Amino acid sequence: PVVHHLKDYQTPQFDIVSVFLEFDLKPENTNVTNVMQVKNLNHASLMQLDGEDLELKSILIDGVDITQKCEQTAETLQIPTAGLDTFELNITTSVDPQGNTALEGLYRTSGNYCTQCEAEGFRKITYFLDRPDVLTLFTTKIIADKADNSVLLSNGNLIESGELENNRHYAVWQDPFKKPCYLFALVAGNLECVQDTYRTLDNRDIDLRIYVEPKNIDKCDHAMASLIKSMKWDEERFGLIYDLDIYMIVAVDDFNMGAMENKGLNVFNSKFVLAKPETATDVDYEGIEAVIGHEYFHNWTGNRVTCRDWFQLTLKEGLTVFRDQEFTADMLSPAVKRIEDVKRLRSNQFPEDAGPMSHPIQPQSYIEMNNFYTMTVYEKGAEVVRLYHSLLGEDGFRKGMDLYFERHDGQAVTVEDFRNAMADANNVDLVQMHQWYLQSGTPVLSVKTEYDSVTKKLIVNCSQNIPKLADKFPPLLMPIKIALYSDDGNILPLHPYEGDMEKIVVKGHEAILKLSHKSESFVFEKIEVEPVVSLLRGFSAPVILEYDQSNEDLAKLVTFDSDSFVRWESIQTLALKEITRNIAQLESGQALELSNEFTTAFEGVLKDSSLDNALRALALTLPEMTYIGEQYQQVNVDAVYHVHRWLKIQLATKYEGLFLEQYLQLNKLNEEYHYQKTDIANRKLKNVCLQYLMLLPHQIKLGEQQFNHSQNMTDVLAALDSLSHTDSLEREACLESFYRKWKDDALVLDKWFALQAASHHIHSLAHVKELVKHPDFVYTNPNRVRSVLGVFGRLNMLGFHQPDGEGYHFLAEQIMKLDAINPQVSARIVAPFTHWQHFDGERQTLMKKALQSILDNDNLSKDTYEIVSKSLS
Ligand code: HT7
Ligand code: ZN
Repeated sequence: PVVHHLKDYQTPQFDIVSVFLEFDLKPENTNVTNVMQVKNLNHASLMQLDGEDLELKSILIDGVDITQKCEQTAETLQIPTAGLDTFELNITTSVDPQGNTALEGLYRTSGNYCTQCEAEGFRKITYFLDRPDVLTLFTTKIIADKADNSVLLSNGNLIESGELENNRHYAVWQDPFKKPCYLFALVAGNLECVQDTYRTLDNRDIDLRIYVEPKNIDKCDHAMASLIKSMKWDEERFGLIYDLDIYMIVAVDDFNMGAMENKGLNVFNSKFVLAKPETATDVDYEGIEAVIGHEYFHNWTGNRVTCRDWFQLTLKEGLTVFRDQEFTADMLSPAVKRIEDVKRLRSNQFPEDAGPMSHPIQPQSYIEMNNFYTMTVYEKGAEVVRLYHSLLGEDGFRKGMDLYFERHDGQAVTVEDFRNAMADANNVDLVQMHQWYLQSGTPVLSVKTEYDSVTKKLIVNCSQNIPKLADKFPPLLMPIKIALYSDDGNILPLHPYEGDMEKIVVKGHEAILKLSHKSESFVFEKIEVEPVVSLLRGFSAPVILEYDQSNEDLAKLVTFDSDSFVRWESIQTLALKEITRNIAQLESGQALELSNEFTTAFEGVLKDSSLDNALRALALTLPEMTYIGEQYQQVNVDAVYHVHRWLKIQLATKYEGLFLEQYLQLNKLNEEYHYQKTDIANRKLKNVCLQYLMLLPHQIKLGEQQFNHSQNMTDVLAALDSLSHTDSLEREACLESFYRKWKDDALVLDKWFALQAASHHIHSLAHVKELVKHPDFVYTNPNRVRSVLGVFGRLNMLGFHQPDGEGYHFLAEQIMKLDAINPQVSARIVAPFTHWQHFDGERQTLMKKALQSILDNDNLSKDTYEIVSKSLS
């Protein structure tokens, strides 16, 4: 397969000034007529267009048929253009939407037509310069049967519609903004919409519409409310106002990712639109708000200013994730949001960055671009944007954003352009920041503090390192937030040593240490007593922090740190120490034991009713097994699972009374479901208590009761989740009743599949094998596939890693089956295999064998090939 390199980038030879597309929609052969007004910028003699899986009908230049003079390969079309400076190119092709199970290009979902063009799907619709730096004015005419397609949508504004012969009709849409073809969209089908209006800051009324299948019309309120909140937030926080007169969202069931920000016509996975309390959990509600926000924010960061090439993906995605994180933080709780984001980063991005697929946020090469929509490009990319925010402050960051739009509106640009805007707007040099874009691997930040009780000085010695590179890397610029406390919890005033003033920025009682060398010291003066150090506050840089802090200091920070992240981190560190110490005990054949240091801190949080319940819930939740595994070069799966479970049971037993008291108190509270901060926090804490209690066999009834009596999906699912890990009659009865109730609601049924795929039940692998034979399991629906195969590989520690390799064998077979249907999804399901080096000896062999069996497949897609071959090399 062809490898694409950033270093090979060349500017386009042609400009497609405008395009008129006409779609004559038919399920198995849709004719696409594509009329482009082209400028030959460099007097090139050949124009090479991208195109895949297209049936070519004809090619005309300025009205003359030149079909015979053009050359066609599987992925290109070459057109002679010698002597032509501007010309009209008219290409007619035909595609098969019904047979398109890869869900890229034009395809059918639940009988409706829909498109997905990012990254390189437009070339599956028509021949084009399918690259993000070719910006074009689009006009789209859609013709279709009226009976099956009451709604005909595309980007921009509707400029014409009418009736045609044979019960067909048409609509013409025109987008006044130039855009790259990856932002093109078309939707047609029998859909209904909910409508609202948003009045912008500059007093224009925007028509807001959410299109769904008629049966889902009662599940759109939260999505609409989220859209309105997003529009308002972007005006207030960034001064960014919506630009078209209409904003449409369409929810579809078959979708490869979460959603797509096509100009004026977002297409969404229905999972991120549809919600009502009986069917959606708090996590679903939060996901909808975040994804609606994310796609809306792309209108400026992605659409108005787009990427020059796909190596710049983090320019739009890292920045837009940062923006959606800030939005959610403002809508709910900044502290909770930050902790949840750090958890996600550590559990998913850190492992990616430690494995064979590790890449910088700006990858330097790819085989299949779809494989680079990764946690690294998105989430680590957002952390890098956050670094600018921390270094420049809110005002400085806003100045940088304003300059970025002033300079680049309507352009396709690079990550350097973003950095230059940030630097120039603030008159600072940020060149060193570029290293974050080039460097893969999670940096390790080692800190040692020395207090001198005579001079009253505290020296903070910092050094940075990327283990796999030893010393061979240019240092990164890292803002390290710090505060100092007295023993009894008073925050101390900070006086940096005069020679360090440039690199220590003090704001109130917090300082930012600007680490820019491999090793550097920062000195604070006039510290009267040895302080308790609160370090890396707010997780101010995406690093692994090595700081040997005593258990006493950690316990103090748990009780008094004003930074919620450090407070949470401190109890997590205590828990992690507890778990790793006991894993060592288990491995050396010694008895496991619970330490007072940890339980005292744990009990403190459990009893501390002054603390926000959502933060309590987070603090009482043990580190995830994947994160525990990350602490080891080679992880002993069985020991991690065993000790993790053992610790939970110990805590449940020791604090049964407290858990029950807290549970019963919270269970009385929220009768009616509201998606609001305190209610969410209460449900969260209540269900954490339930999780512990359900580890005690005599409390299983409590879960059954909650399952049977709750009216909202958050509580029903929490109960069923805990039940699913038990070996009980209650488990079977509740799973059965849930299925009967929800078998016709695809999104709810996905939850039923996912719970069983993640279950720690002793026969879970056998259950999962049954699940793929279930009549409701379909390989063509990505959500269903992810619910079973994705969840199994990622979360079912015991089943997937079964010592005889049967879990690996099963998943490898499933991947090969799926690859022929939907390569994009199949390539993602492979991910858990790629970490094979991280497991013990025999498992490594078995995982590699499974990977090899996939690679031996003759017809493997380039998507799956890239991941499998890179992880074996
Ligand atoms: N910009 C989008 C990325 C994307 C995508 C979305 C749906 C289906 C396939 C896709 N490939 C790439 C989503 C986003 O980040 O907003
Ligand atoms: Zn995005």
